[in-house]
Order: sequence, then C-alpha cells, then structure tokens
Amino acid sequence: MFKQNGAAQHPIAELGGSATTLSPQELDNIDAYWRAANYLSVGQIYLFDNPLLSRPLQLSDVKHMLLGHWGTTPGQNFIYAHLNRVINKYDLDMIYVSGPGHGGPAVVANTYLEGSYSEIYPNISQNTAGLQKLFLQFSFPGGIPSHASPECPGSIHEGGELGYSLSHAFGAVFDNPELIVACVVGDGEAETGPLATAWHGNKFVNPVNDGAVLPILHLNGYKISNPTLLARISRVELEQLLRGYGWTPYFVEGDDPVLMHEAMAATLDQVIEQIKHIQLQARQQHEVSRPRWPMIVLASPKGWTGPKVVDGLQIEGTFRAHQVPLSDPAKHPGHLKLLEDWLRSYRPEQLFDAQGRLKPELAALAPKGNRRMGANPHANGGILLRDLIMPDFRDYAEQVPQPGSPGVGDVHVLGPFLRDVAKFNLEQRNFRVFGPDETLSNGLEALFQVSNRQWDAALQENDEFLAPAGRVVDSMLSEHQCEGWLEGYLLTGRHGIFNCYEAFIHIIDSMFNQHAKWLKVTAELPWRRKIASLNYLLASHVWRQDHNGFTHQDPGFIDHVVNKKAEIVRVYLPPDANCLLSVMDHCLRSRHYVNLVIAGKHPAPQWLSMEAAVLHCTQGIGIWEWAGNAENLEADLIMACCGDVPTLETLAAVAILREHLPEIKIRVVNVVDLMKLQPPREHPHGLPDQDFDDLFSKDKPVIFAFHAYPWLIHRLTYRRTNHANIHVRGYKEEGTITTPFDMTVLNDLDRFHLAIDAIDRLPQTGGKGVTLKQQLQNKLVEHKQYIDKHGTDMPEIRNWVWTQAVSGATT
Ligand SMILES: Cc1ncc(C[n+]2csc(CCOP(=O)(O)OP(=O)(O)O)c2C)c(N)n1
Repeated sequence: MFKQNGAAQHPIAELGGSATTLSPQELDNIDAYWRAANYLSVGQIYLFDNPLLSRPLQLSDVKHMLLGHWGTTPGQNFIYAHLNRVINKYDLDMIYVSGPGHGGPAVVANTYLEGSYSEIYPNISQNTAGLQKLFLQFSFPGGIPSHASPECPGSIHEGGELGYSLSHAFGAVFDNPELIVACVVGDGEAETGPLATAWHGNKFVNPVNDGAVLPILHLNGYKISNPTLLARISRVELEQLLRGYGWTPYFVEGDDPVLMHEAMAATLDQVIEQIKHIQLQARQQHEVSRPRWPMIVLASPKGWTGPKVVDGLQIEGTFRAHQVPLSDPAKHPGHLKLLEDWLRSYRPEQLFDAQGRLKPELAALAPKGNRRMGANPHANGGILLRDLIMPDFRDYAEQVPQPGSPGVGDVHVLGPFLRDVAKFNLEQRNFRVFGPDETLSNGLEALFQVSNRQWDAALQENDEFLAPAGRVVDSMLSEHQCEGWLEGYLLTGRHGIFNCYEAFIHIIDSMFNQHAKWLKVTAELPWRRKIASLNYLLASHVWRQDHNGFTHQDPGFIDHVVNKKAEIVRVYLPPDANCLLSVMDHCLRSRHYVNLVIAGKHPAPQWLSMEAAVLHCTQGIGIWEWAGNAENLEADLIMACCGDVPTLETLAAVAILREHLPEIKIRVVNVVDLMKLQPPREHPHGLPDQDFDDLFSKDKPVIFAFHAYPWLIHRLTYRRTNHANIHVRGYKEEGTITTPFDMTVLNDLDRFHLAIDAIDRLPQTGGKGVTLKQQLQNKLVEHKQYIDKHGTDMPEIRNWVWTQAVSGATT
C-alpha cells in the first residue's frame, strides 16, 4: 500500500532534498513534537503511574482496564503537528475536526502540548503531576471519554458516530470567511452515507463570504477488522473519485517519518497557498467560476510507530492496530516489555524536562493564544454568539376577528417573519435556513424575497433563486447535509432553522441524537458557552400528504425526540398561525435546546388573535373558554387537542356535541407545548399536578386528539391523577392517498369518531346520546360513499366553519 520511498505524490515534495520545505532543524523539531504527542497518547491509553518512565515500567504502572483507540491516533498527531506549523507560517484561523474521533488521545495530547488544555483544566498542569492526571483520567471512571468529546477543548465534533465530520466542517465555514476547517476524514468513515454525500459541500461554499474546508482523508487502510474500500481501489480510481467530487487531491504517502514530514509540510504549504489563491481570486479579482478546492490524502500505516509484531501477528499497518495493540500485559508478561519499548521509542527524556514540562524549543512550535486550535473561539461557538436582530413577530399576525376565520396556511404566515429575520441579520450574517429542496414546498417562499439559495454549481436559464450567496441552503437533497451543516453553523456560534418533511426528518434521527447528547454534556461544562438552539420546522406533516400518501406519513420524530434529556428537548405543536409565530420567535431566541415545531402549510381555520396566541403560547397549554360551554361550571367532559388538524377536528366535534347535547358541559383544552403534559420532575416545562388536575379534572373523561402516535400522550401523562380517563386518538399507521378528512377518519381522529367517543363515555346522555351516535355513524358511511364517488370531502366538511357562540373572548 505504501510507496517504498515514502515520497509524496506531489511536485514540490518530489524535489526531495534539493529544495526542502523544512530545514533539518525544523524537521527534527516537528518530529520531536509528533513523538511527544504519540508518547502522551500511548500514556493516556496505558499508564496509571510512572508518567515519565523515570524508572523501569512495572505492571502496577499500567491501568487495569485498557481502553481506547490507538490505530488512528499517530496519523492524527502527525496531521495536528503539521497544521500547527502552517497556522504559524500563514497566521491561519484554523480549527480541527476529527472525523475518526475515537482518536481522542490525539486531540487531548495536542491541546495539552499547546497549553490550551491546562488553561481550562488547571489540575491537568504542564508538569509531572499534571501528566499523571492526564494519563489517569483518560477512559477512566470519573475521567474523560475516549473520543474527541465535548470535554476536549477545540472540539466541535465528537466523532463517536462516524460520518458527520465533513458536513460539520462545511457548516462551520459558512459566513466565516477567514476560517479554515481542517477536517480529518477516516477512510472507514468515508464509506458511510452521510460522509459519501458530504464531499458535495464544495458546491455550496462561497469563496468570497465563506471560509474553506480542507479535507484530509486519512487513508490508513483499515476499519475495526476489515480493510477500507478506498484503500483497496487503485490510486487512479481513488483520484478520479475525488476529482469527480470536484476536489484536487494531493497524496502524501509512506511510512518513513523523515520523508513523510517533508512531504506533508510541502503539501500543506501548497494547499494553503492554493486556498488563499482561490479566495483572493474570488474576493479581489471577482472570479466567478466554482473553484476546485484542494484536499489531502494521507496514506500512512494504521497504528504507525506502534508495536510492529505482537505474539507473531503483524500489528502496525493492519486492522489489529485499531484499538489497544497490547491488550493484557498482566496475562502476557512479555507485553510489558513491548509496552516499555514502545513508550521509550519516543525518547521522552528528549521531549520533557525533569519536571515533566515540554522542552521550550518544542513548546515554541505551538501556535499562540487563540490561534491554538484548542483555544480557537470558533470551537466554543457560544463565545462568538450574537443575538439575532428580531422583527416583532406580532407585526406578522393573521387577523382573526373570530375563531374559525379562514387562514392561508400557517407556515405561509410564518414565511414573512422568517424573511425579515433573514433580512435584519444580513449584515451580521449569522442566520441561515437549511432544507433538503423543500423551502418552497414547505411554504417558506417569502424567504426568496430577500435572499437566494446558495449554490456554487452551474446555473441555467429557468433556475429559480439560485446564486453564489444566499441565506437559504436548500439545494441539496440530503437531510444529512442539512442537519450537519446546521449543526456546524450553530456549534460555531450562529443561528438557524432546518425545515423538513415530517416523515423524512427520521433520516437524521441519529444525528439529532448525537447533537442532543453534545448539548447535554456541554451544558454541564462551565467553560463551554451556550449555543443557539437547533430548530426543526416540520411543515409537511402526516395529516396533509394529499398527493404523496403513506410513504410520506410518519409523525414518529416526536417520540424519538422526547427520549432525550428533558433539559434539552422542547416540542411545540402550534394550532394556528399566530401561535406558530409566537412559538418560532421564542425558539429563535432560545439557547442550547433542540426545538421541534410542527405546523401546517395548508389553508386552515385560525383560532386565536395574536394577543390570545401570545397568552396561550406563554402558558403552553390552556382552556379555550370560548370553545367550550362549561364556563365556570364543572365540566362533564374534557376535549383536549394538540396539533393543527386535531384541533380542527376537536372543535368540529365540540360543535356537534354542543348543538345536539347542550346540557353536557364541555371544556376544551389545547396543548401547544407538549412537554407541559409531563410532571415537572420529569421535564422543566411540566405542569404541576394541581394545575394538571385543574385542567383535566380528577375523574372526568378526557378525549385527547393528538397529532402523532397516541401512545406518547399516555407515556407523558401516566403519572397524572386522571390518566385512566384519558382516551387518546392519534395516528395509528393508517396512511394512504386520500382526502384530508378521510385521513383523520382512517385513524379515528375525525370529528365524528371524537364525538362518538365522548358519547360512549357519558352515560348520562342516555337515549339522546344513542341517537346522536347513530347519526354520526351514518355520517361516517355517508362520508365514505361520497369520497369514493367524488374524490373529495363532503361539502359540509370542506365548508365547515366554527359557528358556536363565543363564550369567552379570543382577544
Ligand atoms: C456510524 C458508525 N458505525 C460504526 C462505528 C463503529 N466503529 C468505530 S471505529 C470504526 C472503524 C473506523 O474506521 P476509520 O474511519 O477508517 O477510522 P480509523 O481507521 O482511522 O480508526 C467503526 C466501524 C461507528 N463508530 N460509527
């Protein structure tokens, strides 16, 4: 796999000794720095004591549990040391993304060497005592995780779940023209779906307004126990693949450290100069064609510089180097000697002084201050976060003279508000809207009045709203990229929204998981500043997939989201446009949450004036006095609803019941903030038990119409007094192409089923109730016959309006 001579496949490097990039002294120093990082990495994995090997290594110096990943680590140490050199040489504003984040020892070792680690964790000081703690804490109970975790300064990407490094890197450089993100991509990671599409990010970066991503494909040839595909195709094929994605790849290949240092240094100089040239051409010469950005392929042995052969098996340069090459010295006495030889091969006595401090000539190689990648503020985005300049959402209100007034579609009302958020922050350049080709289809067309969609690939006549720069990034059909870009954007201190179809947001379930975990952990780290919340707007939802059907129906993302830490997740289902405006204003101002907002885009009745909407959304849940008839009396029945379609069907059911059974006292409760349903000990938004009982009573039937799968409401309310009387209707996996009303009928969520449910639970309605129930069942038959014949809902459904007397005020 490796070229015999270790030379770079690169014109400058091929000049060899005659015109080297590194002087002999520089080469010695950079090699020593690399050895220091490798020594610290092996120390983290293995050493319990004797951090400087000041005496012969004993079994008691070795940790009992040996955990971590060596294989990727020396390559990453090599890259980091060389990036330090170019940061200094070109005064670069650079951060490091570790795709194979399981190489945690590398980022910890390097941030320790550069001093940023000890500044944040003074206990891990730059001396022998600090070294000992540094080693001990790694993968140790009460210590730090083995990955490029949030605890590690300079990290915006844990790299535990592989595949997202490159999208995070692109998200970070949007609107950061001076930033370069060096992104190490594992060759195994490169096989994942998200990473394989992420190479296309180069068609969305604008060389004028955005920074640059420098991918470094770490071609060490192996995954856990398999070779990697990219290492087992011909070099020509690999080069063609990367060129096909629009990159100019530079290969640095070999295993001889001396040759590799020179090759890497020469290559890095070349790619940095190329990046600067591209940016200069675009910024000063106004070059408009899409640049071919450079990238590096670093082909080096997995577990480079580690044990070559253990127990007769090749380790270095094979998959066996992936984790801990010497896994149990206690059981294999010979391994202790191998470990000591391995550690001593880095010559620690030449790297650290007697007090355990890195020798000054090596310490001098690290960049200074915020140029150190562990101290770069972009990697602690909350430091750079500025509030959005917000328009007053009330100015975008839908006029609701009375409940049930016609609306144009809630998201269409939100659009102008988001348009103005984009507009007001054009100068700050800290707000973007991401989506997988759905901004128009999700009803956010107003955004294009002030901004284009950013697109650096070719333009053709008839294209709409495409331009090299824009606040909307929705021209790639990849939920993974939208999520990864937005995460990278937020993690580096900006704001944004991801609009997506409800069913397909599941594609990024796992990315959401990782981000939510990141937020949970960083919230507990005092030095990490809070970042803006990740806002999902799911506008094409389960109930209105009129021309798509079953494939596009799935409201399960809510269930997925509520599994995560209560401190992090928020779920909102605004029943109408004014509530949506109020909710979105809140979400855009919030910090360190994941906000899930589900709203409709189809014309639908509006219920609350802006003033009432603000009140309702501030409480998150409340009685709609005007809709019920219980007034100050005790209710016989609670009709609860959550979501726009369930709210409509509930109110229609209430209208039927009020008309035919006026003696039944009904209370209508609407839920905007789903987490109100949980007790406060489960979620910070949870309603106190007393308040919950006040709303839902202790013993009266509750018919609850819910947007998503019904079980969730039971899960959230099972500790509540009246849980046994809560009867939930929601989506029960009956989807198809049919009329909007029929969708609710198929899932028993329609007004007729809801009213029948109520009658069934109110024996006091007697014969009157039975008669009404019969009529409603007839209606369901009539409905079916009508849609089968006409292909549309009955006029009485389509034209239904709320005509009940308004018992309370809506304003
Ligand atoms: C999405 C995902 N699938 C599987 C794993 C388990 N895993 C951890 S490391 C690894 C191999 C990674 O290979 P590569 O990206 O080449 O990294 P390196 O060889 O540098 O360690 C795998 C499969 C994971 N972390 N994430």
